[in-house]
Amino acid sequence: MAFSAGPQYACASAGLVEGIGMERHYQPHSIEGKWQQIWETQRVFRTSEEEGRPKYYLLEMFPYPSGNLHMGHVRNYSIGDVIARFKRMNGYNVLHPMGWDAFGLPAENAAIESGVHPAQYTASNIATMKRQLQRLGFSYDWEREINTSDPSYYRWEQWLFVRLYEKGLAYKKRSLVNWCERCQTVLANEQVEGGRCWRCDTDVDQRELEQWFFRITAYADELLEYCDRLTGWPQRVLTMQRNWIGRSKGAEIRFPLEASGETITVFTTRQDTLYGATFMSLAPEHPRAMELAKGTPRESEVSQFIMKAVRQERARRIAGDYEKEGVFTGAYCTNPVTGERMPIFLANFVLMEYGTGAVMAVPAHDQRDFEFARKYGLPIKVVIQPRGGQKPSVADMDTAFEDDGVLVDSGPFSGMTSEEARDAITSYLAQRGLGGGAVYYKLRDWCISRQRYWGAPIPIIYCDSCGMVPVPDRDLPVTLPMDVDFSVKGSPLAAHKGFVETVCPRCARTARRETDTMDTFVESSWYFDRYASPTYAEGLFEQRQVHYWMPVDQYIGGIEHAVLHLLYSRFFTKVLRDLGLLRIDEPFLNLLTQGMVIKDGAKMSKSKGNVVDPDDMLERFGADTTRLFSLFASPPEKDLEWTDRGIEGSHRFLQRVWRLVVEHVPELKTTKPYDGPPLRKGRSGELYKKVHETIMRVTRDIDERQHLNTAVSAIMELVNSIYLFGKPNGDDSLLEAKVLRTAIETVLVLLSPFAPHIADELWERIGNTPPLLAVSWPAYDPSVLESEEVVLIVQVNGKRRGEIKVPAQCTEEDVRSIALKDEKIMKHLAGKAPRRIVLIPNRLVNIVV
Ligand code: ANZ
Ligand code: ZN
Repeated sequence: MAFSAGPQYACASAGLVEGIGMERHYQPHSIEGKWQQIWETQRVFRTSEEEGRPKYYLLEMFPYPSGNLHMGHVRNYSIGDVIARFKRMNGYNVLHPMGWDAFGLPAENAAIESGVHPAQYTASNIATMKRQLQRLGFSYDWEREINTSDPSYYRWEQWLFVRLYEKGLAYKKRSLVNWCERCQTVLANEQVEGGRCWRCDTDVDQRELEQWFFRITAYADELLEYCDRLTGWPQRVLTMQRNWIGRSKGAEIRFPLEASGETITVFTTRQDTLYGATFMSLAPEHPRAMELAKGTPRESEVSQFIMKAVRQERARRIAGDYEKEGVFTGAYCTNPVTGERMPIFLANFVLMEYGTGAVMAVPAHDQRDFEFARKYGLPIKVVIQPRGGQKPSVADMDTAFEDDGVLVDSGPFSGMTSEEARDAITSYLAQRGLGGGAVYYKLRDWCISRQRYWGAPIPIIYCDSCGMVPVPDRDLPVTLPMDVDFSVKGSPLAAHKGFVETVCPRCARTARRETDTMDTFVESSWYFDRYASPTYAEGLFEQRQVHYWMPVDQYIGGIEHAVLHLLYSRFFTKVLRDLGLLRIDEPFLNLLTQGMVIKDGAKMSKSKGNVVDPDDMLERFGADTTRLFSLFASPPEKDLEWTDRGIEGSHRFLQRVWRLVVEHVPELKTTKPYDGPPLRKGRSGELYKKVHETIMRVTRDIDERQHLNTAVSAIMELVNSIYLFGKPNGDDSLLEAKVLRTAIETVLVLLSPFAPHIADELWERIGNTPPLLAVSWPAYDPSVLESEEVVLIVQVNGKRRGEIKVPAQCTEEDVRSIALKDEKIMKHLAGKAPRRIVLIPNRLVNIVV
């Protein structure tokens, strides 16, 4: 009876298996705590360097200790845990650490609102979240836990700050900065989203303040160039990084001022349009702006315009749909190639921070200039026409013609293509001392100072006689005082006398400490190095260990960090390399950006009331189900829709696995797994093949594509097949029993990275020795799968152009990419992008271009 397994058997009487002490039903709560305890006492997640064994560093972005895990964390860390466990079972020495990005504003805001000290608030949040992570059974080496608000951590960050200061990579300057009134702090450009504070959504103002910067621009070229080498990163992240760095190759051109003969230099990427430049636009902040109008009747209008423009938000000023406004300065310059007079305007869409803050305006070929010229009645002159087309007539134009083309009315350069003319005009200008090639970047230096308490203090002392003096290494860390008053407006540190007053390390006279703290993105720019030797007290990290573990082999986190955190971490890695502390150029070899967890079509948020609390899920379904659902419902990089039906389905699946194994325990205990030659025939042959096919699919899904969802479906299919197989009853029931045991063991082994508790429990119940983490990942036998290839006809635009062979089990996506990579097909596509790909399963692929 116990053998006639099947889904329909679910509600049979519980008495059947009582005799052997098996719970009939799957009860996660009675096993999960038990296994977590065992893993901990056996220290199975502990890692140390082992020369000669391949290492694998798997890292998930560490959390800010906000108080509670949310489903996004659960998903992120579940994905990571599957890969970490998988790699371990494949023989890798896996580093899988966890820690806390513990500084930051929310702790300070909580202190202001409720009077709890940020340190206490942070510590209690960490305790809660750590308990939650442990309840989920993640394979972290907790002995490597780090907390960035601990002086033993930020001490080394301060040490590094001093090194950067010595090298001129950390510096202070007065500058217009983004200021959030609500948070009372400066924000980096990266922390301003659509003109608002990334944290509290308040509109951001511009203020001129003394701030500390890291000279990330010194690495702009390398950061850009190395984007090409990051082959394990998603294209869209690389594109965002490239755009953020924003390298523009063009030319600087000097325009003589009519009045004085001095020149104003513009930066342009369209030197080919020089003959069409009919006026000049300066940033309102341009140092010449006021001077040009001084003493003329235009003076007061100009100064009013400047005052108005500098108050406008810069992000909006350059937006395409923003009203273009300007004012004539009264001054003129001369177009150096045509000799024509060009009026000089101030324009709100020209920013001082980019290029030279001055633009040669070419209204026929630049949309902003076009709108501006129409508004102020300025001449429009066409100098580029479409290749093989007609010269656009100014009267008919309702937008600028911005594309490259062929030059007209451009003196000796007429007839050249835009591309040719850019080079030719640049050399022409250079020969005559009128300009030359130039490269500008959008990337700005990183403003790292914050006027807040809960951050790492910047280790600088101000002395009236010696000036700015870095805190000597022997005096580090500069620790945060605990007794501060949070009721003051602005920085509580600046209001703390005992902290501020100090003596100069050079001359021993009384001096003042810097009271700014560092942006928390500084801590997260090197924490991954610190995990290699988390308690090391002689430096940032111990050399042998950091060389052993770094770079991170697989990094996993949210797309919201595509620019800020990743770019800063890359920058730090290069700085540390140049300081002789690291031997790598890039910190993260492979990057996986997981999608959001959504519910009822929207991102989970308190305000929408659609938050699913991980604790509730753990209470109702246990850790394995919660993990499994967050992996099964969609591929990692896509958004995941949380549904009650879905998580219940995952739970039912684990119940099915439980029943399947428990019901077979009696005969499994007396059977060995099958270890003979490949089986091809009969019931056993079929199950044997299914086992190997499943191993292949799950292995590839995890290792090559990280499609953890389809890996889970493959395991589900195998479970179905085993149910259908039923009890060993064929001609050779001994053989069948062995194959059955193999199949069941395979289910448990493959399932273990996803649902490790139930897997270990059942593994033990069938008489094996857990933990499965110490068991080798199975290899599949390709010989039984060979026949599993299908030949597909490939058409391009409906015409047969070739054939491809694909594994029968592969997905539609695979078929598409195999077809597109086929040499013959590529020839027929001739570089054209497919518009549509039609698939008829097992027969044909038609690529429409
Ligand atoms: C003349 C011109 C003619 C331009 C034309 C474009 C089209 P990217 O590619 O983003 O680097 N520009 C230069 N400095 C600027 C500033 N501080 N604020 C606003 N705009 C500025 O853009 C370079 C182009 O942006 C430059 O090339 C300049 O306009 C403008 F048919 O020069 B161009
Ligand atoms: Zn001094």
